[in-house]
Amino acid sequence: MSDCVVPQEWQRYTAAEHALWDTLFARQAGMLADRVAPAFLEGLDVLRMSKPGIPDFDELSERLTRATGWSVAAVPGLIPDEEFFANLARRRFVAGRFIRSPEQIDYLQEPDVFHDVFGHVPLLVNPVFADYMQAYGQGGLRAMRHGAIHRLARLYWYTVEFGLIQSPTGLKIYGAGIVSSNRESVFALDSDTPHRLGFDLQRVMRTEYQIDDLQRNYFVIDSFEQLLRQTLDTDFAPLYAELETLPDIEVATILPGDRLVTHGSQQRWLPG
Ligand code: HBI
Ligand code: FE
Repeated sequence: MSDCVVPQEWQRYTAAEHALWDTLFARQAGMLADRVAPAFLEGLDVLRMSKPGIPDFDELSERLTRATGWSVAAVPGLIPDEEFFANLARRRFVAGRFIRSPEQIDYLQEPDVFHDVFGHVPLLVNPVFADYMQAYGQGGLRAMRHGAIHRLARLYWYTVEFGLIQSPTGLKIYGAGIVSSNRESVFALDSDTPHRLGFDLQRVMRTEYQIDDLQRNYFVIDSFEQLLRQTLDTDFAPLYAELETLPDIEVATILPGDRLVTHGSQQRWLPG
């Protein structure tokens, strides 16, 4: 099995590409200060990510490996699920090496180096989150044998990409899809339109998601320990079997058992 990894070829980035990283970095770092989970800011600091320019993955990996044994490797773009999971299972995060064009500064489909490195890598300095990501990779490899990839994709979506976390000073962002998006990092915390629901593993694995708009529902964890524990303590094979007997849940639905953190108006998405 090829692991899909390629050389980053850091010396090939142009001055304009480094400058675009710096613009994105300055905009997000400034806005996130009081919005993001403290563990993320700690990660930026430990990894010296405020150093100008697109990070050199070798240099980044050296610091990251010292912290939690993780490393970062370049891939050309999206890679097959199995290779993605296998890399996570061996504590290696694969990151796109290209950077978006200036025209796509606020939105693009494929994960680029800013989304992948700025969005995902800082939390890998946190030992508990680092273990969660590895457990996710290992679980992904097992899920493939149960035909349950879509369940794990939902878990990834609502935690790693769009997760919110409770903190002593209020709700914070930790999902990379939010952290790397200028609009969504305001919207996810401040807007009164989306629902924010307490995290529940089974509930999340039944919930559909949409990839082309701001999220209509977010799931809130109490701590990274809670997330890791629920993942490690769950026996996924019987859970997958049970989930097959239950219907999927459409986005923006509220069920009787949900713990509501905020009940959104859903105004933005109402017809008319
Ligand atoms: N490949 N490069 C890359 N990045 C991802 O985030 C990614 C991927 N392949 C598969 C994948 N994600 C998802 O299918 C899983 O998390 C479910
Ligand atoms: Fe991502």
